[in-house]
Amino acid sequence: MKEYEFLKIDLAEAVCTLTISAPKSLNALNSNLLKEMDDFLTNLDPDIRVLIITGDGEKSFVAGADISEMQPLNAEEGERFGAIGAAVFRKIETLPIPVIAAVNGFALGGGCELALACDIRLAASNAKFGQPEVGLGIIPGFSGTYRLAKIAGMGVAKELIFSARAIKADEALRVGLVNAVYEPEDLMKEAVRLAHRIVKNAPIAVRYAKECINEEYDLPADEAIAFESRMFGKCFATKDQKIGMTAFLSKQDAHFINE
Ligand code: CO8
Repeated sequence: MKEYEFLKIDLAEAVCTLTISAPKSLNALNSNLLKEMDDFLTNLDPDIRVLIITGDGEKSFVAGADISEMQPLNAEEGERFGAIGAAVFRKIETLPIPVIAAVNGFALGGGCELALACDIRLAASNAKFGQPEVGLGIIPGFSGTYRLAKIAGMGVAKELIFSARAIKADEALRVGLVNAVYEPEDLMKEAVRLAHRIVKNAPIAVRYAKECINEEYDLPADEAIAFESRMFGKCFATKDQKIGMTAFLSKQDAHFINE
């Protein structure tokens, strides 16, 4: 497995944990760290069936983009920095496998945006979410204005972004920003447990389901429904469809082969 300066990677039983590690800045995202993430995602090991993203240490998932790196930027450089992070996060969102954010502390600014780009968010009870950018004279730049509104609704997104107010895990759960909240010591165990539940299922079907949910969201109803029908049909061209249904009919466990 490739070594990175800011990423720790652990792969076990098809579940990969990617730990973001920049301890001096509470795992803030600098451009080298984003380059490493891009490299990791671009060359994703095909054995990985679920990716879990978390932050190093007990205090922070990701405390945002690196403010010391952004402070001197001009408009053109700011746009470029924003676009780099946005492209990495879009890669996460469209990865052909599910991605779980295990949010173990501060998820602020770019950290909240990173969690929003993941498919599922699980949080530790000490997690804190927020978009503090307007307090720094900027706006969310890694697609937070888009995804926060999509996931938690426009009213919540506008309140949190305009006020720069950070919310605790219980409020994040209430507004639909996270799927579940666990005690900090249970978070990774629960993330891995969920990952294994996903891994048990037919990989191509899981991939198609993610593609459907992503693609259909922005489509008019008739196009969305037609898209799902096409993808549903494609499932019947896989060996795993026969394996899954034959196993059910013979009252046995299915052993999928990813074909
Ligand atoms: N960038 C750089 N350094 C950081 C960051 C950050 N985002 N967050 C924390 N650090 C550093 C601190 O400066 C400090 O360094 P040092 O020890 O050298 O003084 C160290 O991490 C520890 O932090 P604190 O001492 O502040 O720890 P506290 O427990 O007191 O506070 C907080 C923790 C509340 C998380 C606090 O550090 C904080 O408010 N951090 C900034 C959070 C923030 O505003 N994040 C949003 C940044 S903007 C953003 O993400 C925009 C994304 C889109 C970018 C588009 C590009 C153009």
